Amino acid sequence: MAQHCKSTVEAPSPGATLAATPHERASGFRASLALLTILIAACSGPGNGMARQVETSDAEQVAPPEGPLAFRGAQGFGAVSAGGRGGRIIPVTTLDDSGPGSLRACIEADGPRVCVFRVSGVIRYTTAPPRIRNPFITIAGQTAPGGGITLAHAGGEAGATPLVVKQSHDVVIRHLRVRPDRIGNNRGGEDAITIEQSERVIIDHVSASWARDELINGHAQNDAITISNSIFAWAIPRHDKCALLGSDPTGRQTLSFIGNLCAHSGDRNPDINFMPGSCVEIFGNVFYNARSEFAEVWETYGGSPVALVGNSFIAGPDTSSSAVGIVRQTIGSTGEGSAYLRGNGFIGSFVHIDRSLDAIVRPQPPCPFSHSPRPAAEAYAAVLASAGAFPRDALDEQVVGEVAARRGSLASQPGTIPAIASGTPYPDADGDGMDDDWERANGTDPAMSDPWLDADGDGVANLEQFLDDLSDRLIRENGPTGGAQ
Ligand SMILES: [Ca+2]
Ligand SMILES: [Ca+2]
Ligand SMILES: [Ca+2]
Ligand SMILES: [Ca+2]
Repeated sequence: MAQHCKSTVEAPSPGATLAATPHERASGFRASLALLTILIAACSGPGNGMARQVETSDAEQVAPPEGPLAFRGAQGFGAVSAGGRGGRIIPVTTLDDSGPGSLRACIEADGPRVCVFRVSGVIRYTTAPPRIRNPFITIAGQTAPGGGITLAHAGGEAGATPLVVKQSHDVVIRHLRVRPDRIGNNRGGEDAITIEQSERVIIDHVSASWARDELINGHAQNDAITISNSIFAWAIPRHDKCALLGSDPTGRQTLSFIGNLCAHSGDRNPDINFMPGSCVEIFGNVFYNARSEFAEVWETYGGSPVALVGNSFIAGPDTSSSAVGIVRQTIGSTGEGSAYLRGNGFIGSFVHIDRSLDAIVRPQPPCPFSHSPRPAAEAYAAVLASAGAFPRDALDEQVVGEVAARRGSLASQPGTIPAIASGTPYPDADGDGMDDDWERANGTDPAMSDPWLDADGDGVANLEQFLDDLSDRLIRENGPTGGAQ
């Protein structure tokens, strides 16, 4: 029999979280946080779906990947991706599809490289979008002036997934938006973001919408993948899917899905289909307004091992009362999966943990974690405050407000890409990717290209410190409490 936690569905003071000022929005977040905490407590007794979660973290071990972090705060199995470390600094100076100074030119260049942006706006590919194949690349969207960068395509024949990492490794992508607002001819396979046959990839603080397949799809044999702090919203029906984390794997994979928001997509929130021996961690995410399925644990490739910890599964206006929060999918099963569940929160009237999970819930995780997961309430607050590409555009502001207010709805068709503020790029006379004013304040040389030196001797290269500072500042100054400080 389906098990519900019935104490739910009242929204926290609707409207408060859509209020105009950052301060009021922050109050809304706190109200939602308080409600979430109450509901986790209310739902944790026996006789409902929460009973099958383990109650302590005693069985959990943590074994972080070894090596220097891709950036400050990088987490998950992809955290030590080298990206473009030590490489060329390539400025993106035009929004054009191709040619000198285009993003495509940086993506298609050889060797370690860091793409920094001297322009803001929409890069709309008018020919087939580039594939990130050459390894060792960092795409530093946080360097863009004004409102940042959004990727799209022109529809028609050229209309295909705008952001693809394919047969590559050591790729770091931060603070980009991917919003395919036009219909491509490649409907069945048109994701917003695809990671295919690649290793050591981090997608962090990225926002995606309007895919006609998955908003993000890990395809074929990937390994050491992190997808973190990102917003995936409004895939397009009738194939509206948030995240297909593994399709057609051929071996064991490690993948971390951490601190993301999946909102307003019918199912695959997310879809977990891996081979035995894999380590898949789904930590601290917010899954909102699925229609039929939130998390799906599949067994097509021998049975997925997965740990789901500290996530929030929240009904929205489109969530069916028969929707499932965490479900085992046995269609085409070739072996039994295993699921470790701790500290997940469920809000709303739907089947929180489906009885199908009974046979595969385990008292210990399938493998050591890459890091210690946050409690659900803390993760929920962090997602609402700081997930997605910064500065947030109007769509990200909207979806975060809708999560907090338990409002909003699935899409029926792509929308309009919000206006992106122009801006003045920071001064960089020596062309090393670092703001010369930041250089003066941080002991690096504004008259010499010195991105890979380490002026303060802390083991982190100058440029990486600059990029980290830029990301932190963007989030701090443009977050829900930023303007109120
Ligand atoms: Ca796909
Ligand atoms: Ca400089
Ligand atoms: Ca310099
Ligand atoms: Ca340093």
